[in-house]
Amino acid sequence: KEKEISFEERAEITNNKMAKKLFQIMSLKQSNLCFSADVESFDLLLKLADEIGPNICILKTHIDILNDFNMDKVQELVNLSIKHNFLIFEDRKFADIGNTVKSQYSGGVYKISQWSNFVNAHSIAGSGCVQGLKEAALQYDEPKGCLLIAQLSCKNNLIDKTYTEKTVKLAEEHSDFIFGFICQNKLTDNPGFIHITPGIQFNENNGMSDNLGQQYTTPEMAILQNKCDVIVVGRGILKSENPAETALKYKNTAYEAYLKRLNL
Ligand code: S5P
Repeated sequence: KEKEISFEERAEITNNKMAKKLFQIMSLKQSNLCFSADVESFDLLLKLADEIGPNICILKTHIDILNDFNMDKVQELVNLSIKHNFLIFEDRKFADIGNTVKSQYSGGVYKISQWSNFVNAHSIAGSGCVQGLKEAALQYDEPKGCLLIAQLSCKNNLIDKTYTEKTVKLAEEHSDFIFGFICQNKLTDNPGFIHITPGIQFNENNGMSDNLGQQYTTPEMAILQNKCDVIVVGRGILKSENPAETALKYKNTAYEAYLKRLNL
């Protein structure tokens, strides 16, 4: 049986600067929790980021659902990410030709490349899409990165096994920029690639219902059984009575599951 490698060791092994930075934060803060800050008020997002920030390694945004977006508030979010030492992941899911995603990433209203540490992309458009994002990222001194969406959590999605396998291959070909996957289970033994998993709630059946096809699994299932590295939690935290307290519970549960996996 293959030995499990710690986040700390993986930070050492990988040549990808973004992965290195993330693994370092995860082992320092003892957190493999990504908070999905899916709210429509930027002020609320900032309040939550300040409260939950100490317990997360990543804060995930959907910048285009905010009603009160402006660049000053983005700067406040960046300041909070420095204060609490978390990374900002804009869940933009790029999926176009290279030339277009390059502009979508760096231009427009949101100027995503300026403030996000990393983004994600569908692999459907192939290497040109990855290349376009990579080119836009090159203008920065600090590391930028991208995850490929290899699997989806939602019911009846069109991704099959072959698509997932080809996605892993695409990631391997661009491992200077692509440092992992949005997925539901571990896809590769390459320790540099991180597996980030949404569709998580404590009680996957009795939790908040989602009538739009979202499917949930528990933190333990995701980390122990499916061998993912990071859990992504949105409504499990947001809809709870005390989001900060609940986030701490998710953090502890996910990290304990990881420690258990290391010692198995
Ligand atoms: O397969 C996926 C990929 C993503 S990035 N399934 C997902 O749910 N997501 C995102 O994770 C989704 O866009 C949302 O922001 C978050 C899950 O939110 P929750 O409220 O269901 O935890």
